[in-house]
Amino acid sequence: MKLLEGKTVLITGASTGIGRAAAIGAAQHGADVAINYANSDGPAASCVAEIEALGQRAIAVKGDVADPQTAQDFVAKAVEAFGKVDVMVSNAGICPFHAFLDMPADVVERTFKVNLHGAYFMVQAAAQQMVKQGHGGSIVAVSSISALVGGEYQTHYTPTKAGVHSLMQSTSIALGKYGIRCNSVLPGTILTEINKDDLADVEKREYMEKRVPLGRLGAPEDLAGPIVFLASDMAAYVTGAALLVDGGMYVNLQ
Ligand code: NAD
Ligand code: RM4
Repeated sequence: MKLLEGKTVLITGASTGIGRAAAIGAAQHGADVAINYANSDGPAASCVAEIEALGQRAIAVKGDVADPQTAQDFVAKAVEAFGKVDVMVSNAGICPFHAFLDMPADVVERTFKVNLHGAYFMVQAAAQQMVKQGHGGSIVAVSSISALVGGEYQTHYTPTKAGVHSLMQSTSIALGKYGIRCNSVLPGTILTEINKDDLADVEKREYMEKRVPLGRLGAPEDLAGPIVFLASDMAAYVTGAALLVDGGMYVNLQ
């Protein structure tokens, strides 16, 4: 059964990792997909080609999510190409691992701007379009297990992920009257570019693997199903919710 037939899905930061897996997953479920990406044209073009090979339409729009204008442009380009916006997946994010005591101010500011401001303006732009269309919609934000627990080298990052989770709670209230649902997924540790260097430390990687009851770290594809589900009408009565997708890592005390 295809869950997103006839829908237009927008995904930020979708040339790699979780965003890309969600874009492919949405296309496999019958959606046309617009992806936003930061700078590398090659991976964005190959994501578009993969979606087209599935028989769906796709566009790639370059832009830095930290700039509010990027959100307006992304939504406008998607509407120009596909006529509407049904789903926004706010996924783009960075995590430049760094110790707390000597954390440079510009790293903090950039992380806040990309992860939190970026999500805010993307969600707002999508919601403005959905309200104009008048037939509801679904917003899925990629938060993190890090919204709930801390990280020694992530003091600038975890507050943004808690912020994204909170943003979905507040927007679910603000947008419920328009039939727009807002939820977040909270991935555990998923092997992608964002943590490639951090997990190159074999000891750390093995420690992280041991913390997962399902016995492995996640793959980007592990997020595709949960994101497609929340985007779809199968989740018609789900809003303001947060779905952990972490192999059980969060609940594993001992
Ligand atoms: P990734 O590095 O493959 O993906 C992040 C994407 O965001 C990249 O394509 C990157 O180019 C893009 N991006 C970065 N800055 C941008 C900007 N300013 N404008 C537009 N795009 C930008 O890593 P990922 O793990 O797939 O990360 C996706 C999301 O998942 C992030 O929000 C991250 O916080 C979240 N997350 C990841 C994990 C994990 O373990 N990998 C766990 C929890 C949450
Ligand atoms: C996640 C979580 C993972 C980390 C990534 C970068 O939220 O903390 O363990 O690898 O972020």
